[in-house]
Parts: sequence; C-alpha cells; structure tokens
Amino acid sequence: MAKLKDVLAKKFPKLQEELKGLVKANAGKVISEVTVAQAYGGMRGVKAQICDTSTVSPDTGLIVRGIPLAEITDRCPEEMFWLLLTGELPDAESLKDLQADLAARSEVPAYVWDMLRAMPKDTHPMVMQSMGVVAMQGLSKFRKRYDEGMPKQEYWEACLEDSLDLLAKIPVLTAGAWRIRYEDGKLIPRDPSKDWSANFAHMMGVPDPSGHLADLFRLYLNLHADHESGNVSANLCHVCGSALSDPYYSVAAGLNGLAGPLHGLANQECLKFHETIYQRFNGVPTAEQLSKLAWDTLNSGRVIPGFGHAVLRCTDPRYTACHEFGIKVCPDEPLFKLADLMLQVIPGVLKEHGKAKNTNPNVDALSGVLMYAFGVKEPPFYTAIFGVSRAIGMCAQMIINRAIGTPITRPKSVTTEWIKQQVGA
Ligand code: CMX
Repeated sequence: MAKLKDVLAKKFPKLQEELKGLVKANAGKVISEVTVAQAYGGMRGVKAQICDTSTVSPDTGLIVRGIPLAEITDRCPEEMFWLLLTGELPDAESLKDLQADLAARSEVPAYVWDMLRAMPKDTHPMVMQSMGVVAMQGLSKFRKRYDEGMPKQEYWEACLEDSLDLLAKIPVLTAGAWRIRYEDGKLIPRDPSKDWSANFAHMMGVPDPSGHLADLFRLYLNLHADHESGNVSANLCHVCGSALSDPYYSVAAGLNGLAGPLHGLANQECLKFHETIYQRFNGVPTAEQLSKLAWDTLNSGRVIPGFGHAVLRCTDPRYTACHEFGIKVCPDEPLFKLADLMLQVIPGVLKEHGKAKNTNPNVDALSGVLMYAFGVKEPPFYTAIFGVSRAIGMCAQMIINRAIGTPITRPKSVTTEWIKQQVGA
C-alpha cells in the first residue's frame, strides 16, 4: 500500500532534475512556430505549453500517461486522478486509502449551502458550482502556508492538500446544488459504503433502481477528467494557478471557461438540440428531415452542438465509450435512437457545408442523452457534472506545475500594426 503523497514525494525530485537538465541542454531549440493565422485563430496547434498528464492525438484521441483512453474506461475517477499524477495506476489498497482520505475531507461548510440557497431560483448550476468552489477559498492550505512564508519546494504539497480537499467536496457541493436547484432543497448525506462517483449519484437522489445512473457517472466522471492542457477549462486553471492563485481560485477559473457553449456547455446545448428535434417531429425524424434541419441550423449561423473539435480529427473515444454504454443499457431510448441518427446524418452535412475540420461527434453529442435516459432531465446541470470530473485533471496538472516550478504564464501579445509591419502588409 502506498500513500499518494509519498509516491509523489519520491517522483517529483527526479522529475525536477530531469527537466532542469532537459531545458538546460536544449534551451534554444525550436519546437514550434506561429503563423499569422494561428495568432488570430485561437493559437490552434501552437506548441507552447507542457502537460504530461495526458495528450490528445488528432487521430486517436485522448491518451493518458501513454495509455489510450479505451483501455482504461473501466477504471474509477479516483484511479484516474492517481494515474494522471503519478503515471501509474494504484493497487487496490492504495486506491482504498485515497478513497478513505477523500471521504474524510468531504464536508462542505454550512455557509456555502446558505449562499446557494440565497441565490435566485433560476441561477445556472455552473454559477452555483463555481461560486461554491470559490466560496471555499478560505479553507485553502496553500494560501495559509504561502502567507506564512512557505518555501517554493513545498508548493506542490500544499497544492495537493487543497486539491484533495476540493476534489472531496466538489461532488458533495454539486449534488447539493442539484437538490437546491431542482429538488426539495434537502441535502442527502454521503453513504460511507459508496465510492466517489457512486456517492455523487446517491447524493443527487435521482431514483436509480437499475444502478445504471451510478455506472454512467462512474464512466462519465472518468472520461472527462483530463484532455491535455490547451483546452479552455484546463488552460484557464493553468494560467490562474501560474500566478500562485490557490486551487480554489484556479479550479473556479477553469469551471467558468467550461461554462461556455463551445466547450463544456455543449452537452447542455446538445441535449436541448435533441429535445427540440424530437418535439418538432413528434419523435425521431427521418434522415431527410434531420438533414434539412441541420442545414437550417447551419444557414442561420449556428453550430451543430456535439460535432467538431479543435484538435481531434477522428471520432472522440469518449463518445465511443458513451456509445458502447448506451448500446448496452438503453438502445431503445428515443433520444439515443435520435443520437444514432445524428451520427449517420450530421457528418455528411458538415462535410458538404465544408467548414468544420472535424465532422465527427465529440463526447458532448451523447453524454446528455445518457443522463436524460437515467433521470437527470435538466440539461443546464450537465456541465456541472462535467465540472466535477474536469476538476480532477485541473488539480492533477496544477500539482505537477507547482512541483516543477512552472513560472507565471505571460506570452507576448502583439498589435495588428506590428503584424502588418512584420509581414510587410
Ligand atoms: N457546427 C457548425 N460549424 C462548425 C462546427 C459545428 N459542429 N464545428 C466547426 N464548425 C465551423 C467553425 O465554427 C468554424 O467556422 P468559421 O470559419 O465560420 O469560424 C469552422 O467550422 C472551422 O472550425 P474548426 O477549425 O473545425 O473548429 P474550431 O477549432 O474553430 O472549433 C469547436 C472547435 C469544438 C468549438 C467547434 O467544432 C464547434 O463549435 N463545435 C460545436 C460545439 C461543440 O460541440 N463543442 C464541444 C467540444 C468538446 C468540448 O470542448 O467539450
């Protein structure tokens, strides 16, 4: 049995040495260049940031510490956190220890519930989640120790402490937000016999006689944890943390980015899109009807949620994992059938439209459909569930960044006048 902190305490000094040598020996070597199109185009493809927890290959999708996602979809989110941080999966005893540690840290302060209850009834769950996280900033051990003069070499330890606290509390906070926003407001206490994701399902209190919702959460919370560090949520957390803002501030920054419709909110948008189609056609439409509706959507200047990706050029393996789950447990659900029809029709429409570089579905195309099938029928909540998971990757990346002393992020911006002079325009 190993303790996560002890494993990291052994690994980090070696990593620090290795990176110091690597950078010293190769400091001036060029790894990327930036074109004018990239500078104006969201820096797509510019290699200027390091992330060792995971990488996204355009052709195969997410690879976690060298392991393709498809090989670890049966793992639980706590194992994913360990893997992201250490590069190895924990043994059964070490996993149990981590789970017990998380359980012991899971209490959310009472004033946070008071705050959430005082919010207007129509507050978006992402606002409740983000504010709940940042409201707990007073608990930050990183902040306290920084104020006491903590030496740099100990930053990662304080960051790990805060991350464990935050990861323990975020499912409790988010399930509580569900109870306050959509149910009777009464909180359901944790069940000590259940793990992190099963407890999340339990604390939401959605009836789950088949156990499929708990299984779905386990899968979903595992799949969404990390997607390298250039995506909006991870990158925001990275930049915020680089100023030594503690994990509460930094994860909240990432969650606020996750709330954008082109990123994490796409799962909400996607389910709404499915619902609209289903209601308009009073059921699953024909392929022709769906194709026409897709064209109308594109022609009115809107995107088709759940399709396309900034990096991927293949079907998102996270989508594939959700699809396999759906085929197994709810193949006859009407919205699942509609999602399957979307899979047949939309890529062709997007191809003909000729703009999207990737016409395949991403994970958001299906995750909401599955949540809906198992009783979570409030699309605005889907991104908050994404947030519970993404906090894992954000925290893992932040702990490593504090360990290797990643400095404050500060790329150089240039003016359009400078670009014009540079290219002789
Ligand atoms: N529907 C319509 N148009 C799309 C499209 C889609 N699903 N995907 C891309 N395009 C368009 C882009 O809007 C862009 O149009 P303009 O040239 O007019 O600006 C053009 O195709 C080229 O875009 P791209 O290089 O293929 O994709 P980007 O890297 O710019 O954007 C993404 C990636 C995800 C924002 C985009 O594919 C999109 O908006 N998809 C729908 C929203 C979605 O599903 N987001 C979730 C992504 C996964 C996640 O982060 O959670």
